Amino acid sequence: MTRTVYVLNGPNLNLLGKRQPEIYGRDTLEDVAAECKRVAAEFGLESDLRQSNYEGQIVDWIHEAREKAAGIIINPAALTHTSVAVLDALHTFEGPVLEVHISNVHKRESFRHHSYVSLRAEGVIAGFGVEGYALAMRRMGSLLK
Ligand code: CA2
Repeated sequence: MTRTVYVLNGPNLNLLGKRQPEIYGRDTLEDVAAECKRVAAEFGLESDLRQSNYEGQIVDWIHEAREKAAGIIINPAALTHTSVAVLDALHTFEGPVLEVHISNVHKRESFRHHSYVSLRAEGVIAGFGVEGYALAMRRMGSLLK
């Protein structure tokens, strides 16, 4: 039985820590990956963080997770608000799914208030900055106990 958690990140999150620090903070995705690994280890889990700017790649990684991951933490970025394809892929995955947003999407434009992915997620974290990933990993640790 796999103990790996996929931490999937959607479009533009490769720029984390490099642009718009007033919204997304100064930590990079490499910092987030290291923190996820540290927290995952506390629960005997492995963290595998990935980022893509392509919807189809995110869908393919979710399919891969069906065999290779025990749970998925996902920040789908803009795909949150647009992608039935990502939602459908997540419906094929049997383990827990947690949705993370760095910013408080509910304090932003109204088009960010709706999430397709929330229809599948066990839980949603928004507005805790990049700390949201570590919180989600802790919750994943509880869910996979
Ligand atoms: O708050 C979040 O985590 C979002 O998922 C981020 C998405 C946005 O479309 C969602 O509504 C909320 C945008 C990701 C863009 O990431 C950047 C990071 C640093 C600099 C520029 C963009």
